[in-house]
Amino acid sequence: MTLGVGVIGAGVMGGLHARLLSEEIAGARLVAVSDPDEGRAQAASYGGKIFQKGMALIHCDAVDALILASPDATHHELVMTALRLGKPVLCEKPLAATVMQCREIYEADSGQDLVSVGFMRRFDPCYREMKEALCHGAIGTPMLVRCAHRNRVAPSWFDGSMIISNAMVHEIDICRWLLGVEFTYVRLSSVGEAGDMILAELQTNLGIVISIEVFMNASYGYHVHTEIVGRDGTIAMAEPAVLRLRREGAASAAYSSDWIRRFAESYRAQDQAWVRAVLHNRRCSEIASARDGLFATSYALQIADLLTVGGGKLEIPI
Ligand code: ISE
Repeated sequence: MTLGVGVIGAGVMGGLHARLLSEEIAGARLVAVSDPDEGRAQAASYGGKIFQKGMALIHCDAVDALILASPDATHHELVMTALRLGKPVLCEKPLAATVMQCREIYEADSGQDLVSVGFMRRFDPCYREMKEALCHGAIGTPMLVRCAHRNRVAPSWFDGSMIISNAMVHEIDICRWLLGVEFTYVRLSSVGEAGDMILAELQTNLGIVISIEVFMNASYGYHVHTEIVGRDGTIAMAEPAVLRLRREGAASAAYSSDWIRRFAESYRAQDQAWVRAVLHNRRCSEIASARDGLFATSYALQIADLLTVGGGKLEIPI
């Protein structure tokens, strides 16, 4: 059997998932794409049906399961509808725009396990090796994590708090996944006047301290770097260069220009794992769940609220 998948939203992320489903993912067929912009939907459809509205796509009989890549504010209603129809859904982050909406999805999904959230870094080979090394005790007890998250240039649709809810949220999720921590306190500094760099120092329930830098206009390239310092050693990502140039007596390495290139393998592996799990009637435990989506949104929105006062206590959502 192949899984008929519909993609809602044909922007950058929806376009990527649509291409993966039609060209690279085994066991799946892209059967439909929806977008209010017909041209965009057409370009991402690869011969599948086209809908203007996500709601119509969800109800289409050929759609067994969904990937949701529409604007954040639409997620709640679409995921709740998919749940009512019993259709599995892989939702791009955030799970929903507010904590209340995330909680409602989490509660509706308990027992059904139909909802997954696309925190794709969990499938990055480098993060997976890190997690494995930690599990084998390679560096002893982890004490400190340093995360740097730099974009070449902030997307045009970025507004103030999105630096936390849209970018820092990845560090929040990956640290929970790597270390099993929950966050209890944050100290925040906004660096420079443009509001495009934020430093966060987070305390956790396991005593591990996590320092996160997010810089939205780093200009030299897209660069994500994580280092974990343990009692007996450290693990750090090697430079994720995609091209090495030797020229005029010097060597240089090129950075990816954006996250689509840097995490290309993660998106492919995530979508493949999701399709495989849905075909076997189960949820893939490696993919973020509705609960993870609730936790990530809750921490991100709490941190964003604390920005003007420089930090404060964080509530663990459940
Ligand atoms: C973007 O929305 C993403 O999800 C990327 O993974 C992240 O690195 C980037 O900072 C966000 O703007």
